[in-house]
Amino acid sequence: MRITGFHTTRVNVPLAKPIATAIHRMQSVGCVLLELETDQGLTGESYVFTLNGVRLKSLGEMLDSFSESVSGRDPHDLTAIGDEIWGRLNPIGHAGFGIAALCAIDTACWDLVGKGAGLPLHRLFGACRDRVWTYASGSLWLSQSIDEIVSEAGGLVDAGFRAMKIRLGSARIADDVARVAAVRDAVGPDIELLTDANQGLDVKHAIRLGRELERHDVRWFEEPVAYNNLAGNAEVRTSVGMDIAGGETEYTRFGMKNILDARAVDVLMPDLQRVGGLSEMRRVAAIASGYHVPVSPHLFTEHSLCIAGSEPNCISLEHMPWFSPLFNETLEIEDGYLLMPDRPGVGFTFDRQAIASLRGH
Ligand code: SMN
Ligand code: MG
Repeated sequence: MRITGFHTTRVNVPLAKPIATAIHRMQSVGCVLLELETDQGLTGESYVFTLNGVRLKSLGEMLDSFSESVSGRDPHDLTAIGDEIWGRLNPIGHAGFGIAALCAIDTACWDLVGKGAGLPLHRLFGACRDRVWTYASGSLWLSQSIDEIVSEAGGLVDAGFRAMKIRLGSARIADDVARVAAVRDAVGPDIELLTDANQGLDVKHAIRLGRELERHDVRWFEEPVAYNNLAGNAEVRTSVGMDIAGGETEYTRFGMKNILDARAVDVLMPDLQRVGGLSEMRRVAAIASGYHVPVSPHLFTEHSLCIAGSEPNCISLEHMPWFSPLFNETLEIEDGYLLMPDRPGVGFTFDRQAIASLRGH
């Protein structure tokens, strides 16, 4: 199989409503879609994105700049292709948009390998499960009132979710505790509640809040303090009862290894784009297993299902609905679990009509 075409498309996908976390204000996700065409008529697909579409042009240009590393190559040589890109990234760094470009290319090549073999990627990698625990992540934002999050939480249970994540990071500890207590009250004891402070707190504040949240049976406390304060995250981790989750803001297996070496998290949350694609995500899951640390991939729900289906230490997937308008297929949830697709490759293909209507949005 030879790659004969390298096409990128920029689209802006609006969110249902503007939202905020402790550090983000968002109303859309700007995506660069990659399509790798081949001489066999198969197309490998992937995407990377920026919040609100800021610097989307730069992201697209970074990805386009690597087309020469891909054109004419066999996608089965994706490790060699990735190594070459890694080498070319050396002068500009193994982070940011450069690593996003590696992610898009590596993931689209894997999509082609799966489509060529006629196998879903989790089976090609070596399957370990046909469903994975998931939590609803596209609701319960810090910008919403308590009444709003309580009403949304009920809707999530009706939609089949058995776990949901609440964004925290209010100035007053009591306000964050009230948000969690109200949702816990509304959904009852059998629904799993997770929390995410999006790095909005300092260490002492985070420890005080974490101790309060223990009473409300919180599954994990995500990014309590700045992502690069590894010692601070480790201090929160040893001071509170629930698990500390994090990793979404770091890059590549080397960034993940630093987090693991610092004993900064109980659950590692690699993000497909920042980690550098499916190949690197598989390496990260293996490294984390060597530390006896479970992983729960960040965002990219559709494209991380194959990791969840093939890595034994992947305990859950974040269910984020932002990108679903891009795809022909929909995520299937059954009694709290996401089902592995039985379709070849990643199992989610671009909806060209929807994408045409999102262009230049
Ligand atoms: C998050 C990530 C990106 C934008 C908003 C919120 C959040 C998550 O940290 O874990 O989904
Ligand atoms: Mg988070």
